[in-house]
Amino acid sequence: ILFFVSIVIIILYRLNQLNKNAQIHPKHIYRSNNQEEYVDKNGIRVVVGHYVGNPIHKIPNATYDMINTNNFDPRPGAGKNGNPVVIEPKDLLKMQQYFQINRFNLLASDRIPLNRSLPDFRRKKCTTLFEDYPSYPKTSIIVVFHNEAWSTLLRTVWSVINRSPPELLEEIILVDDASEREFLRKPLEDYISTLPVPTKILRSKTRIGLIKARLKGALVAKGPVLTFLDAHCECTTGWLEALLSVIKSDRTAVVCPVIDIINDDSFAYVKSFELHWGAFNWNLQFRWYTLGGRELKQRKVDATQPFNTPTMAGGLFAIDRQYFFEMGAYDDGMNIWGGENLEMSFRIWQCGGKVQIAPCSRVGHLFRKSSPYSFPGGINKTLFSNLARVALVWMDEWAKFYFKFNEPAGKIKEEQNVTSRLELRKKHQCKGFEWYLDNVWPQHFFPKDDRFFGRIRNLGENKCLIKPQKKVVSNQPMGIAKLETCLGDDLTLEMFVMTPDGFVMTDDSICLDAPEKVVLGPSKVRIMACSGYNRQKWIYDAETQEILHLTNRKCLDISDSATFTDGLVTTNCTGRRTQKWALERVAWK
Ligand code: LR7
Ligand code: MN
Repeated sequence: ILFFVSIVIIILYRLNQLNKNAQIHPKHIYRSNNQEEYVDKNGIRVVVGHYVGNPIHKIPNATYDMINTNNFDPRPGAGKNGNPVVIEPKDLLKMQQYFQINRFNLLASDRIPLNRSLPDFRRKKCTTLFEDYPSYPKTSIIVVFHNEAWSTLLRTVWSVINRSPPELLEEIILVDDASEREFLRKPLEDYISTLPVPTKILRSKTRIGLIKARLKGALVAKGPVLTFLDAHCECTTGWLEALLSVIKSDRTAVVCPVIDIINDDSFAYVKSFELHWGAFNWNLQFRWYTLGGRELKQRKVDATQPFNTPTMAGGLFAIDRQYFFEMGAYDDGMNIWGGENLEMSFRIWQCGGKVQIAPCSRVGHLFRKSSPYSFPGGINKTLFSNLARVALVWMDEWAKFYFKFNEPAGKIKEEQNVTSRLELRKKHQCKGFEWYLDNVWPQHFFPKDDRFFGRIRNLGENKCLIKPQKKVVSNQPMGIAKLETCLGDDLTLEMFVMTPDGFVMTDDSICLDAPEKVVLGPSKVRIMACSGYNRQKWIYDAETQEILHLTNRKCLDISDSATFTDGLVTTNCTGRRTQKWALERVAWK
């Protein structure tokens, strides 16, 4: 009996082993049918399909040791020149366990040397522009972190040291926002005492969040310029000169680098799209959109010159130290994460400064699909409070618009004491949000008194134009223009703006779009990224109730042919009922 029992146990054990091997068989790498879904901190549904194995396979949690020990284990040449790191099949399970700790591929990061080389993606001209750099103001580098990994944090530090002119580095200040990891205590202190650039650590015993942590760093900084970085960045050649040169000639400029992408899975350094600037959507979420027309034109003249951006991403920028404090530093009523980037951008613009991107400066940032850390007080409460403060202080009537479409923020707005920030705004005689929209971001898609805002209803079918739901690039949903039963309750899905220029646009900078040229027969109408071109201009004739395309001179209509899959078309104006539209205004303030 014992013999048979042991045989059965051995067989079961072998089967289990086989199954385990199957789980991490290389064939399964990159298979993405077993996707993971979650809602990220911006409330967006994210689907990831990184290194998934057997569908029944569950990744064991990371162990206490994995989390608290420094597992930095560099392999010569790994990730060299920004190349992706390859993990052997035998390590895939471990890799997945480590992934959970910081929500990036920690195992890969830990194999890349701290001083890995990176490509130089700058234009040729950039390499000749900053020869007078010794005359630029020096800077303190401020990096705040909470439970950051050793390898990413110190690779950030080394990329600063190795790729900045030493004459321009005053010091590096690391601000530890109540990290719990053992290796970030004494071992980190010992390590930084050996660095060739004066480096110090400030510690916060309690979790204060990144905004207050940055303030803490700024208060002790000695350099005439403050340069902030996230704790998982890699600076490339020339990054600092290009930032400081702007501040040297204009102390009211807040300057950001072009932010490249460090892939969270492979740690490859990937060049990002340069023709983007930073703005935000109706929910006050930061977004990259296609550069505005004026800036595009300027870039055609000289693509190495800094260009204006409505907002900054938040983590990577340089600012004159005195100017930083003069202008109200940060709003210290904001907690943990979020909103401070819009707050600072609105404040700087409305109070006479400027926010710019210097294309000769490129810094990689490790983009994650979700946050690895806790939000004491709750993620929604934190984020909505921060954004409510932004709206209450800087957005005038548009604050009402924000609260109307973001009820949770509206519910906690009364709890916010923003008196001191409003005083600051008064003291600096800052301009209003309307000025900001008109002048800094004329391509915006917010409602305004000079334009229609509301529902676009087809009178033939009694249905409404809706925003497509599929997100294609940079979170901009796109697709064929379609009608849906008018909702009435969920406002955001069917709200459109029609600008005085004739753009029919909605949240996230997407526009009603049809071919510019006159063609025989109907043409497909889409909802696409706003481009500013004529193909996105329309005329509404209140008398005939037709929506006419500016250049192809046809009417917006419902397709009666199956080839257009129920989408809208432009077709010859005949006065038929499906070509009639009601623009139903909705109050927004
Ligand atoms: O409680 C905290 N305490 C901290 O010290 C929470 C975070 N942090 C640290 C954290 O360790 C990191 O170094 O703060 C830094 C930023 O936190 P991330 O990396 O989790 O933020 P993010 O990169 O997802 O978020 C972007 O938006 C934030 C809004 O508050 C900040 O402005 C971040 O700096 C910003 N990052 C960038 O702009 C990089 C480019 C991303 C884009 C687009
Ligand atoms: Mn970050």
